[in-house]
Amino acid sequence: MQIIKEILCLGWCCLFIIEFFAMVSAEWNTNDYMKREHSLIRPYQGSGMTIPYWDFVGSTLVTNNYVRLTPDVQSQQGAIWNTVQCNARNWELQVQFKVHGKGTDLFGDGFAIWYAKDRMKPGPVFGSKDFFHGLGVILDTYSNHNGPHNHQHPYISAMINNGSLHYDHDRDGTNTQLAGCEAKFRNLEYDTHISIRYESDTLTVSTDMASKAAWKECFSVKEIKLPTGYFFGISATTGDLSDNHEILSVKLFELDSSNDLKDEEDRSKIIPSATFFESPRDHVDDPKPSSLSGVKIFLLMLVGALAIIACVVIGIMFYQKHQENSRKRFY
Ligand SMILES: *[C@@H]1O[C@H](CO)[C@@H](O)[C@H](O)[C@H]1NC(C)=O
Ligand SMILES: [Ca+2]
Repeated sequence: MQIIKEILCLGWCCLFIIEFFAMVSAEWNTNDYMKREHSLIRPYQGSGMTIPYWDFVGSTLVTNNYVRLTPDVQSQQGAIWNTVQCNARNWELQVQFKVHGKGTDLFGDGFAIWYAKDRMKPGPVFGSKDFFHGLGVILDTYSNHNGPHNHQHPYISAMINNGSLHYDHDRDGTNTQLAGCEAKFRNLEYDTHISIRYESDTLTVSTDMASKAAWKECFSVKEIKLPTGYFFGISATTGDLSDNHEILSVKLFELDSSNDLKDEEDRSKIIPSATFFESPRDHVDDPKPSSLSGVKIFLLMLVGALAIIACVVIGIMFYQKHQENSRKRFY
């Protein structure tokens, strides 16, 4: 009888935990809405050759179905840049893209998604300027071999820069990256998406590469400071190696920030910074559930701690009972 009660209690605890997690994750994307002025959706063209809210530069070609930043041809550079500064404090940028080409073993170089101060500045970092101010999320398809890292390519990483850091291609940027993950996004039959979420100073990058309409976390880093008023952009480059780098859509969601107490603060003067950097030599994936606000994290930790205590107590009780039983049996 006692054991049945304990099992019921354990089951109830687990159900409660599962339900709580489901409740929290179901809040994802509620009250968020798409900002047309930061989004790029079909049909792209406005009147004539212009795209509303976007400028393009270099090899970029706009068709009815995609915006091709580079063709599968050597030594190309192209970019698109949003014309409107982003004044949202919390946001999520979702980009649907396609990287494909004839190369099976050799292809490159990749593309980068920017939230940066300067726009329309071609340069050596995947088609955009080095020593940038802001955030770069880099989808690097080519491993520059001399790197001290031990990951495979294609590889997604993020870099925060206040204008002082150089992106080092020879090390595939591992010396300046916040975090990263491997992601096989090239030459796929189905749609590939990346989500960059910046909420309550936490940067979370997720991917949907399996066409499951579900995000898989690539990494999440806390204590990232980014100002408001920067521009979104996407740039790509080819060198000796090449690929088609195509953007199918860009959707920017302003996130509901009612949980943020510091909402009133002026964020336009913030200097981009990050507290935690990855050590360049040890690549360790350490994903944390951090699309959650502080209160939610606290509640989760509280419930988790209580559940662990309950489980430990029940476990000890089971163990003691088992010990008693075995003693009874053998002596
Ligand atoms: C810019 O970043 C570098 C490297 O992270 C740091 O050493 C420097 O103090 C920063 N400068 C400012 C003005 O924040
Ligand atoms: Ca590279």
